[in-house]
Amino acid sequence: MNRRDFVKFSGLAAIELGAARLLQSQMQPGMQSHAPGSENAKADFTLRIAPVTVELTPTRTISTIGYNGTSPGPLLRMREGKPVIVEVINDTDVPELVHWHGLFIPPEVDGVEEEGTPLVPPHGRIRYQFVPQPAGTRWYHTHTMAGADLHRGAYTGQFGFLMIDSGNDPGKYDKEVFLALREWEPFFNPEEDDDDDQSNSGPMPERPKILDTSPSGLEVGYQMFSINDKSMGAGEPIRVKQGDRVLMHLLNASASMNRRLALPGHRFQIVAMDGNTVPTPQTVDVIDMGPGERVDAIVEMTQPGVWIFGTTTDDARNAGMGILVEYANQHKQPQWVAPPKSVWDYTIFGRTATQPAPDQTIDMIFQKIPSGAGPFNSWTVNGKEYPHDQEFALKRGGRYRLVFRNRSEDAHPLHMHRHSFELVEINGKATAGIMKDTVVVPGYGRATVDMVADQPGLTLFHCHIQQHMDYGFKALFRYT
Ligand SMILES: [Cu+2]
Repeated sequence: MNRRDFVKFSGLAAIELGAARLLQSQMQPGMQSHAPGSENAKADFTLRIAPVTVELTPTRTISTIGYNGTSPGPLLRMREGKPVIVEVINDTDVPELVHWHGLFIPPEVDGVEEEGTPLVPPHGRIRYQFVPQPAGTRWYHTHTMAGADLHRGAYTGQFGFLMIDSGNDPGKYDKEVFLALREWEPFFNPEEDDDDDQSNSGPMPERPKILDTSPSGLEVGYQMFSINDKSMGAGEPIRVKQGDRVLMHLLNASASMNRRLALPGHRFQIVAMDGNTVPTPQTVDVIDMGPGERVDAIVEMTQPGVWIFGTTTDDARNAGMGILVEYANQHKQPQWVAPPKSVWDYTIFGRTATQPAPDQTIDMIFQKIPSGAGPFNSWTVNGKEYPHDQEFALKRGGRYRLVFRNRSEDAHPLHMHRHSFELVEINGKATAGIMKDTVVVPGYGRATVDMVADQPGLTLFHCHIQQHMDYGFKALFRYT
């Protein structure tokens, strides 16, 4: 039975077939084996995909699709290495997928159609069984295509934090908060949204001599903004005391927007990026995050007052993308002060070292095909929109150097599934020891990463901006 036949079924038949199919797929080589009858075992987690309302402010409630009646969905906490069963129930009329972003798990449960994960049928259910790893700040979200439908895929509220605990948490903080950046109520926008302080002022090693000036397609704009499920001021503040060390787990859960964050009067000690401890935890004034990226930062609370933590883009912050940080016994007006101009530079969090020579270097060139009057631009990887033939082949155990050449003016958050990679170089600056699963390559910039091919099976690579991914900006790596 192929997948198309499979999704035709609904209701009970699909429930049983879904379980049977997953069980069968779990028996493939390289997969965790399961005791017979595990499809009847009690699930450790249940996610119900269904319409939800989100009260962003007392006067603005929006409708979307979420998990377990909320958006963001529940914080899931898993123990590294301890197998889990997640039951996913789809109470919508369209097939869905739940992707576990940043986990080293087989393609059959990664939540990606291109890799062969079974869809959760409309009004059906499926069990995902996997061994959570590696430890760190991960997240889960839908991985369906949206195309020109701004009510599907990452434009919905289907996302949440997933923490994988190793048991080695040093715990040198007084308070832990989970903050996800979000826009809501998307619309087609003829103009590029202003993320002004993200514009590329650095070197542009990939800028072509002659630029294509044909008219571009539409962008996505948003009407409402929040951190988690509340616009700024509508939810509880982060309540702190002088001297507290607050661990912020930050996630950019946007469908399309790169963001810069600041907290006036305070600095961020960056301890992890994409959930992985950084070699050199530097302290910085601002944090840049593309869609899909996570940052763990410690903030020392040394400036009593009431402050705004939020995006430095004034329009988006004033429309809700912020949260108040309120010291005990302080009742001032919340303060915002624009941070000093600074450059977000991944490489300062690394160490000085050179990586071993790769077995193979794979060049990846990204270009935009302006769509003119069409809805969205198209995107190519090495001159072709997805799908490619057999270009991206890996041998198990091989060490690969991927050179991401961004020949467009947009900054792209590039995500590799089921693996992490080590940053080698950004726009000519070398670094080592920074492990990530998503890297933002600046406009006309270049990033080089090393990846060890140690997770056999189909592996999707794509830009984490939904409309870029949907219109060509992806590639499927295979193991040969
Ligand atoms: Cu992109």
